[in-house]
Amino acid sequence: MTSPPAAAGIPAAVRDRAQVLREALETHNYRYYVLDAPSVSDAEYDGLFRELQALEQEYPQLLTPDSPTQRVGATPSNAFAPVTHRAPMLSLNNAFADADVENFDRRVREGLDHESVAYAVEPKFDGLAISMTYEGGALVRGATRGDGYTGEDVTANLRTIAAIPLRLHGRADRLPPFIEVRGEVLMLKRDFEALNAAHAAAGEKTFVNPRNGAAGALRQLDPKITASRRLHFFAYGIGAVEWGAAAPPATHDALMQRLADWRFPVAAERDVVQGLAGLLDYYRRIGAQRTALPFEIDGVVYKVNDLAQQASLGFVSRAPRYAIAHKFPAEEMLTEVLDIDVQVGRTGALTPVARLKPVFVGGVTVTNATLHNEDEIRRKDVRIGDTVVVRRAGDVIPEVVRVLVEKRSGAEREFAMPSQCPVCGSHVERPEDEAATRCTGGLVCGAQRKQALLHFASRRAMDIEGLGEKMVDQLVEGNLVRTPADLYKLGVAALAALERMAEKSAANLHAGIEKSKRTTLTRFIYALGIRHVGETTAKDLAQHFGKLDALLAADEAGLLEVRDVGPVLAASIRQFCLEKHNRQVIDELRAAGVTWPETEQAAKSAGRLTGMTFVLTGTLPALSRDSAKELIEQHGGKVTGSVSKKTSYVVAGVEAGSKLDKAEELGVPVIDEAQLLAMIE
Ligand code: D41
Repeated sequence: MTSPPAAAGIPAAVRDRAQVLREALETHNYRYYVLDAPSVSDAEYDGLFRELQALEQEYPQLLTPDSPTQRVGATPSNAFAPVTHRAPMLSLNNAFADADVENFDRRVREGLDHESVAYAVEPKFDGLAISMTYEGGALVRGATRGDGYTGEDVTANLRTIAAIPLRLHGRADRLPPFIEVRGEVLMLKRDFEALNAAHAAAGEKTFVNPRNGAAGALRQLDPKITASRRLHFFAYGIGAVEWGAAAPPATHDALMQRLADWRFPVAAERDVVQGLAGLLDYYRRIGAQRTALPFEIDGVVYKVNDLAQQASLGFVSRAPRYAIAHKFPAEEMLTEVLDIDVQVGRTGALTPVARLKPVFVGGVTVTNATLHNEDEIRRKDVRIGDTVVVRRAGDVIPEVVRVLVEKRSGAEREFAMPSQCPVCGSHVERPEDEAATRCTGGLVCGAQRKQALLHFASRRAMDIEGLGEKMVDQLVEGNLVRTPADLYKLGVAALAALERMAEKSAANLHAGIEKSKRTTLTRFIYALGIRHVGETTAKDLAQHFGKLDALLAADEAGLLEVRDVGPVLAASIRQFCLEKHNRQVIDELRAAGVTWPETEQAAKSAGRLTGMTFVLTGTLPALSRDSAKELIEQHGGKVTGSVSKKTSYVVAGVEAGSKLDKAEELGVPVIDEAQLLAMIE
C-alpha cells in the first residue's frame, strides 16, 4: 500500500494502523473473491472496514484512491471518456473445426521452423474484454476494449469489482512501474440467475445471458449499481509494460503466474500442452467440463507459450499469429415460438412442445423444445409468438429457458392445455398433486398404444428385433395392432403387406416376434409398462412373487412387502392389475405362447442347482457373466464372488485368475461352461 506523504497532524500510530487495516482488508477480499477461501467472518470484515472508514474520516489526508473503502466512490466525472490503450488490444482469430486448429499449428510450426510447439491453453471467458492500467502498482485507469485502440473509461465501475486488485500485491520495488493488465469482466452463472430472478420479480427487464448482464452492469453511470451486480474478473494477458527491476517472464505460463502473484484471478483450468494433439485433447477436456463451470465460456484459447516465439511470429492485420480461439457451439440462442403443440406419452402424460423457428444451437438445428407441463409454461410465461432463449447443452433435450418479454408486440397468444386428448379425444385429467395432465384413454389412445408397443418391444423388455417406430406407426394407424398381444397374431403375409416391407424383412420381423415369446418373468413384467415399474422393480417383483399369478393376485399390503416398493408404487401396480383390459391383454399374451421359465422363485427352491453355490471366473465361451448368473439363479443356485470351503463349484473360463488357485487349494471342483450347462439340462 502506498502511504500518503507524511501529512502533518497524523500520529504515526494512526498511519500504521490504517496501513495494517488496508492490507488486511485487501487480503480478506482476495481470499474471499479470488481464492474462494475466506478466513474471517463477514462480521469481522465489517468491523475492520468500519474502523478504517472512521480513521479516514477523522484524518482525510490518509485517504488514497487505492484504499479498500474507495471501491464505491463518488460518481466520476470522466465516466466513459475515451481512453487510448498504450498497446492496442488485438483480436483473436477463430477456429471452429479441428482442421482450422491443424492449419493454425502448421503455420506456427512453419513460422518457427519447429517440429512441435508448446502451447499455453486456457478457457475463453465469455465476458467483456477490458484493460487496466497500474502505475507504481496502483490501479489508475480501467477501460473497455472499444475498437481495440480506444475504449471507454470505466475506472469507477471496475473499482467496485472485488476480484480486481486496487494495488498489485508484492514488494513495491519489484512491481512494474507501468503495466496494462488485460482480461475479461464477467458475471458468474449463479449471480446471473439471481439477478434475473430479482429483475423478473420486480417486473424489470431480464438479461439474455451473463455476458449481457455484465455489459449492462459495466455501463452504469452509478458505480453503486455496478457494485450491486457482483461482477467477476479473470486476467488473460498484458498490454504495454515497463518491467522495472523485475525480470520479464519468458513464457505466457510464467506471465500468468506473475499475474496470479499480484493477486489477479487467473483461470484455474489453464495448462501447457504439446503440439496439435495436446490442443485437441484440451478442447475436449474443457468441453466436457463446460456446463459444470461456474462461468460461461465460448471456447478455449491456444497461445504459443514462449514469448520470444510469440514475438517472432507477429501479426496478420490485427490478430496475432501466435494465438487462436477454438470455439464451442453456442449453448443458447434466440428464436421464435411458432406454435405450442401437445404430445401424448406412454403413460398418457400430455407434454406441451414449443415449435420453434429453426435455430442452430448446441451443435444441431433445433426445431422443437419441451415445455414440460402446464405449470412450467405459466412459470416461464411462454406464449405463442414469443422470442425466447433456447438452450441445448450436451446431449440434453432442447429447452426454452426464458422469454424476452420486452420483444412482445401484443399479438402473442397464451397457451391453453386442451381438455381432450389431441390423439384420441378422451377427456384429460390432472390429479391435484401432480404436474402432469393425462389422457384417460389408456390403450384406447393411439399415442399411448404406440408408446406402449415400442416399450413392450424394446431391447430390455421383450426384445423384438425389427419393431421400430415407423413399423409401430403403421401397425397402429392401420389398426392391425391394438394391444401387445395383437403382435403375436400377425402373420408374415400381413407384415409383408405393409408399406416399404420386403418379403425378407417381413419374415425377419415375424421371426423376431416369435423369438420374443421365450422370455423371463422380469422382462415380461417390465414390458407391461406399469407406471413407475422400471427394470429393477420388475426384477424385485419377479423374485418376490415367483409366479405372475401371485403378482396379479397381490393386494397392496402384499406388494408393500417387496423390497423398495412404497405406497405409490404399490397403488400403481395394484391399479394396473385390477384393470380388466390389462388382464385380458396378459391372458392373450399367454395364450399366444409367451412363456418364461416356470417361475423364477419357485425354480430357486426346486431347481437342479438348489443348495449349490457357484463362483464364476474368467471369460466363458458363450455365456456372459450376467447371463451365467441369471441361468444359475433360475435353477435355484447361488452365485458368490469369492471361493470358500462352502463353494460347490468354480465355473472357469479363459484367463481364469487367482480364484482357480484358491479352488485347487481348497479342493473345490472346477467345471467349465459345458459342464455347467449339462448340470441343468
Ligand atoms: O478468455 C478470453 N476471452 C481471452 C481473450 C483469452 N483467454 N485470451 C485472449 N488473448 C488475446 C490475445 C492473445 C490477443 C492477447 C483474449 C483476447 N486476446 C481477446 N479478447 C477480446 C479480444 C481479444
